Amino acid sequence: MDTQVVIIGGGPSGLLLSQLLNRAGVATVILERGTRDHVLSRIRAGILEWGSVEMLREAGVGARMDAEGIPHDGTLITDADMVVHIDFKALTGRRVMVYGQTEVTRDLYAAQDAMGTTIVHGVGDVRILDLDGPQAAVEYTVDGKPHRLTCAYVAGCDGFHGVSRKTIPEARRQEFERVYPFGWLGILSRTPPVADELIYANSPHGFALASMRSESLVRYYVQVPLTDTVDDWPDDRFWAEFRRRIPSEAAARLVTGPSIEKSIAPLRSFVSEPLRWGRLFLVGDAAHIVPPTGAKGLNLAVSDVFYLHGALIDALRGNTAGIDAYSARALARIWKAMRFSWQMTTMLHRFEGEDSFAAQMRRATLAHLAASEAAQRDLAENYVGLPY
Ligand code: RFL
Ligand code: PHB
Repeated sequence: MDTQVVIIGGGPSGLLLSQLLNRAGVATVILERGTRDHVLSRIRAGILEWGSVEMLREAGVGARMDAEGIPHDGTLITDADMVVHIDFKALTGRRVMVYGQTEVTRDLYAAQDAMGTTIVHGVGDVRILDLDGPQAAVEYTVDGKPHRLTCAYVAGCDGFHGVSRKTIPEARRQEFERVYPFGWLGILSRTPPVADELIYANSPHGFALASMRSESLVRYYVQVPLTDTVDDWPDDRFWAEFRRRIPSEAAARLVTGPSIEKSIAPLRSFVSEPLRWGRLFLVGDAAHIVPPTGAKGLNLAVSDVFYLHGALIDALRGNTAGIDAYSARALARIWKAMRFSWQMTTMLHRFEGEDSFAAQMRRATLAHLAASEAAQRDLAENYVGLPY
């Protein structure tokens, strides 16, 4: 065999899995379609559950996160000028960490370089073969030249648009999907955050989220129709719209500035079952997508890696109980995060064309949240992350 585990995709799932396997003495090769600069230029997740924080520490990549990340003990959920403070610390004893996916990925690349792991960039035409034989094979091209690797296991960490999931015969896959009729327009701006905590704002004009990356860098979002493009949203329009969606007290403190990144992401819930096909295992966005409202996407990728890395280490030592259980174990947690992300999305967004009953249900859900400590604890428990 050329290596023990071939990992398709050098995003956070693939890098973290490789890092944990390498630390346990398992050899890996990572095949990534894009350049490293491309992977590091994607602005995505910003919130780590505490379980994710601990996993990154265990992988030996926690130092910069612990120095530069910002622990958050709560968040704000607002409906027009009504503000509900969800106190994670008081309600659950746990907290989350503000530390961007870009930084997590950068730390993982540095750690993998230090380990001497082979990371092949610019791969094309990836084909995953022999999954039911004594060893698997992966064929791919680089600069048009064909390559082939044999291995014991393949980890499909290649995101929603990757090839791994599609390697499982369609007749043996079950897919579950909900596409939402809106997207999020996000900007990054070198300005101070409008509040110490994140603000998830429902408003008559649609949803807005005030997030951050540091004391001087913000990540703000507004709900937009799927037909909009970034060209429809010059900075002035973004700031005016964002300002009118957040509570007036926060709007009065808002500092605006030029955007340094702007992009639109569609919202989708998606799960493909099973996560295992012979010697292939799906991890992260390759198997499931959540709308960003619950901040669960990256965190689910980390919990998949938690289940899979131990299972693969055991399997390579001859005990296959863990890999046999991987799909069911990971899916049990995935479905709970699916439910939470869908519920947060439904509670906080106006759906175009919704009827008056749906609008009243959203208002009643927010009013209940404001009044009930039990409802707040339920939200907090899910937001900080359910146990592994
Ligand atoms: P990724 O990050 O998509 O990485 C997959 C990698 O595979 C490569 N690839 C291939 N490589 C080889 N061969 C092929 N055929 C390939 N096809 C693809 C790709 O180039 C890429 O490098 O998946 P991964 O590693 O599973 O990580 C998942 C996370 O990126 C994702 O769940 C989060 O970003 C979701 N997400 C959030 N998650 C959170 O936990 N908290 C958040 O606050 C949060 N906010 C967000 C988000 C996602 C967003 N967008 C843009 C979708 C906010 C946004 C706006
Ligand atoms: C982000 O900072 O990008 C972010 C934070 C929380 C979310 C989604 C995105 O729920």
